[in-house]
Amino acid sequence: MTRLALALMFGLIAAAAAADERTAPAAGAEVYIISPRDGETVHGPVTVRFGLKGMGVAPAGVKFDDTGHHHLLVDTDLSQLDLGAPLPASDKVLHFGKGQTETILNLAPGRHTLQLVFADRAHQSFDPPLHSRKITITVK
Ligand SMILES: [Cu+2]
Repeated sequence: MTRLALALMFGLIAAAAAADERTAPAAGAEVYIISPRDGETVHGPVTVRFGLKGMGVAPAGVKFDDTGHHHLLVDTDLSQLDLGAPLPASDKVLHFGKGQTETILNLAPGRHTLQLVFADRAHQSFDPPLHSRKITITVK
């Protein structure tokens, strides 16, 4: 195969991946924070447990119907994110692409908000987005 043909082939694969449409979450699916509870005062480090009903957790990159992975927004509002694009990764937008269902956060003392967003294998939010309620906790 020529170099040009290879380049074209990889170009097409990249275009196909980029053109992935956002999909709908499974009907009735829910994502929620099991703990801590909204309004709770906790001592750090804070263990956050992720809850999910009606869909399954799979590692990022794995194509399997009605699955995705958790993302935790720390002190970040969903409205600040462009849900038309893959979710960015930062210390405010944490990805759990190995399929983790809990994490331990080292948060500074004070009030913090936490919210889960469940997204597909390509880190794209479902459409409509599947997210938990945003909770507020106080870290001592
Ligand atoms: Cu992700």
